[in-house]
Amino acid sequence: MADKRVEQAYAVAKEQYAAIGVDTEAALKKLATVPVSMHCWQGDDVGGFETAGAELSGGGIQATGNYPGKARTIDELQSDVEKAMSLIPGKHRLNLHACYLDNGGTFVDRNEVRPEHFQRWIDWGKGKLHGMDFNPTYFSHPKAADGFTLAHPDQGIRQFWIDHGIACRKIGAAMGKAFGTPTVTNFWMPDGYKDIPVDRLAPRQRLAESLDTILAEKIDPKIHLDAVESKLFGIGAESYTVGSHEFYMGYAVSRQILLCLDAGHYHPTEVISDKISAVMMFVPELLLHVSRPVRWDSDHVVILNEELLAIAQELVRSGKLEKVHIGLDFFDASINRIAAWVIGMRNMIKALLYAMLEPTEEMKQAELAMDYTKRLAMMEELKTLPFGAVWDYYCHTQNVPVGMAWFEQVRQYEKDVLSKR
Ligand code: RNT
Ligand code: ZN
Repeated sequence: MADKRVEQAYAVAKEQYAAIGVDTEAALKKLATVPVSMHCWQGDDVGGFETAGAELSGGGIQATGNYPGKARTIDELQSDVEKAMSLIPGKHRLNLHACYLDNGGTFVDRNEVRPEHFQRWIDWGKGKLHGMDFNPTYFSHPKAADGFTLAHPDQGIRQFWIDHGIACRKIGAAMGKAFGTPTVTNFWMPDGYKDIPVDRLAPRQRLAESLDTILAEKIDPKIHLDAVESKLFGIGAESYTVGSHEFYMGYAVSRQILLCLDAGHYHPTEVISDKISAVMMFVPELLLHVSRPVRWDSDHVVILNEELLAIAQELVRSGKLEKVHIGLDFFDASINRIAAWVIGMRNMIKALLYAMLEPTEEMKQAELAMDYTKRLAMMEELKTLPFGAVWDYYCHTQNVPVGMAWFEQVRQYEKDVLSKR
């Protein structure tokens, strides 16, 4: 019965969109081909599995909250990811951090991580996932405790982290090879000063040099891509961040690698939706860390707000969807962690669908003709078209729960699994 209602509502919506020249069927077909990279670290508050009961520490990032049931082992995290993925329409990617390795119970330091430490993840993900993405972990480690890694003044510490970077690219390449889609390995380092530095240049020179050493080996872009992620500040690094936006913009452009735009890494009124087109002119591809900053880089769960829609609209309207790797980056430990994933992922996909359901060509024509009245009128009328009916139908055809039905499943899982942890 409920299915029938979803189908009937869709039939009406389809006609309404057709009347303004939008093909909903084509949009849904396209939407099903867009993978979103789901970040593993929402599942355990960025803890990882290096040591038993590992907690996130350092790096100036922070998960807050004490909601029960976080994943404590690889098995638990995999089971949670599977649960979340079963409630999200489409086939997606998983984004892992080096600290989520499988070391078989014996400590393996960061400079010694190898593809075999991720074989269990790869074997598990095959068939289930569209692919995997990867990140070296430059925090939560004694050698990162000074607040410096690749830009550390000590050559020995720098070398340790260079070795980590080199090792991680090999892991990324192994993942990309296994899945047949390129793994994006994203470099984010917390390096920076709490207080005003004297020398702002030297750390940046050291960071560029370290990165050049890490990236020296060419890897086939069909299996592996490199990205660098800038940041404005972090807790304990308020005055100066070595890898600022300008630094990485210049670095990515000059090395022709991917730039990662994290929605929380700019001044509060800056938005990444406006940066996408500018940056895409000069770098081959982009990585997004879709997040939600609330007053600061707070990494709240992504909601369907104006900026999320604007990001999706940029990707669709610019025709650059194929060149932009969409990843999520948030960690909320105050709510059910699986629900956090599902809400964020569903919202990202919803935003893409919303963007695909507009008569972009006609709007561009109005803009070119300087008919800004029509442009504004169309944008506003689009907002009340029956987008929700198309979204429900998409979930229905992708065999995932429609509406709040996913939530019932999360509650059940909480009762059966999470509450017993
Ligand atoms: C930190 C960056 C970075 C991390 C993850 C865990 O500010 O956003 O991307 O959130 O690598
Ligand atoms: Zn990020």
